[in-house]
Amino acid sequence: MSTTTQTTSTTTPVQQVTPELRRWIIAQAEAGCLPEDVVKAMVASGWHEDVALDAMEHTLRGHLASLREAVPGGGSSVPAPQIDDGANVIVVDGHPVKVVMSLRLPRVVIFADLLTAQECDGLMAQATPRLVRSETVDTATGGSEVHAARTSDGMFFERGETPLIDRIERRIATLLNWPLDRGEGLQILRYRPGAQYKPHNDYFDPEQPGTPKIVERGGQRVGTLVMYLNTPQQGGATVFPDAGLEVAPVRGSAVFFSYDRPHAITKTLHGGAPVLAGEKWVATKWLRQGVFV
Ligand code: PD2
Ligand code: ZN
Repeated sequence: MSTTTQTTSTTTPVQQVTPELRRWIIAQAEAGCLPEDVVKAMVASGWHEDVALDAMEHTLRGHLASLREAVPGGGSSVPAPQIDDGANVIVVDGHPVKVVMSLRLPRVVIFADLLTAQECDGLMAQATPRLVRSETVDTATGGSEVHAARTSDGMFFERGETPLIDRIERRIATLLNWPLDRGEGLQILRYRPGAQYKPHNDYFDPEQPGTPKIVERGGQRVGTLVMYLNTPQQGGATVFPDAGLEVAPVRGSAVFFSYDRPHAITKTLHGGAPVLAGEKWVATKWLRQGVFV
């Protein structure tokens, strides 16, 4: 085990608790080591005792919370389209949405014709002047940061910001049986050739120190709807590596997935494969457990 030491000034050393250290602490606990022996080992390899104790406490607390979340039946209720009756088309306020495919684990449903061509064009036009290099929520701090894992340009609309957005958000709320006010504002992403979104989970990692602050606003994310605003010439599928599933981006269609707990057992790890030719545009709606204000 090594310590990572950063010097913020000439005299004050700051020891950072890295993911590697957290994994090591969990491995020691799972191997049956006593907490005091783990702290002693950390101190022997250069950690300050108070940092070691803090790291132990936070890491094990987070780990226990994540184990509790992994217990079957312990999950939250999630957004869900009503398709258990075998519906192939769901008509929402007169707008017919086709159900193309559904999978139980991960819970994934693919829709066609969720958006009209005019709605796709309208979203792209309204977003274009505000696109900037994408940021992702940084669960280490609770803030947002430019992330190399995502090489797209993006922007967020406020919920209900324009009549077009309001209409689409109401359609989504009805389709997924999830209240409008439990949705984040719509995010628009534009990927140019070569751009991708590396595999990630959309829920906030409970073991990250910034997560409690993020979930103060609306609780955890429990579902995602990625809507395709154009059809890239080549590439750009939304991929679910744990399910061997690749969803081709086709204008107006969408992929929905839900996760009833922030845990890998939901198998909702997913990414945006590199765009090989042309551009890819998506609109993402993330759904929260509670009211997102
Ligand atoms: O654009 C995509 O296919 C994609 C892939 C993974 C979008 C997101 N995640 C997202 O917006 O969370
Ligand atoms: Zn995602």
